[in-house]
Amino acid sequence: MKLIFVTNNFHKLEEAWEILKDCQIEVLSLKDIGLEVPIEETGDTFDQNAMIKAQTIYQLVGLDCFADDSGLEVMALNNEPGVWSSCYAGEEGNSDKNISKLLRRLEGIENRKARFVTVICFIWRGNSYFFKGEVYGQIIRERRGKGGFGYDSVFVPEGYDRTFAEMTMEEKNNISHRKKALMAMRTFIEKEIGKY
Ligand code: ITT
Repeated sequence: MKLIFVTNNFHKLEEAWEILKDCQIEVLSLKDIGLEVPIEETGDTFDQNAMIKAQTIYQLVGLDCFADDSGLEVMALNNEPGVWSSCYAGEEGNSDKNISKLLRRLEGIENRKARFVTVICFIWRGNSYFFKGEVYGQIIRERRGKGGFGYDSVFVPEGYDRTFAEMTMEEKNNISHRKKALMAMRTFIEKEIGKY
């Protein structure tokens, strides 16, 4: 089964390729189908934004596809940056500035609990299905590690002492929010769609 992953974030694609490498789902990128379009994320929930991204491409090409909207929720900051994770410091996709702002906002705050969330909207034959994944952890005080992307260098998952950025992609993929959401989609496809 071929599915287009509607994302302009190459890190997300790499993670999905690794997580879904041993199953019947072949993940294609927008580049693979010759379509690279910026999509405005105008929703204010992960579900809405995931749906906007997936539906935009489904309406353009009519092919089965999925999109992932994700972000970091920090409890002491009322779940900020949340759906605004990518542009928290004002500039879309500038992770360094986003992390600096996050660490500034958390200065002097003892409660560092946070979670990463991924919501996937999967469109199959015109119908939308949603899958969610979460991973809980702590925001540390200084960046550590060079791997991953986004906020990985300041996030230590529960039960570990290394940040996501200090782990290999395989280690992060074993426990990540994205892995949980992708596996829920995979299970759904194998159970409900595999028979078609
Ligand atoms: P697409 O919309 O094109 O998929 P994007 O990077 O804009 O790519 P989102 O709108 O879902 O994706 O924004 C998610 C932001 O949340 C992302 O830019 C990171 O800053 C952060 N984020 C999401 N997943 C993450 C992860 O696994 N590790 C670290 N940061 C993550």
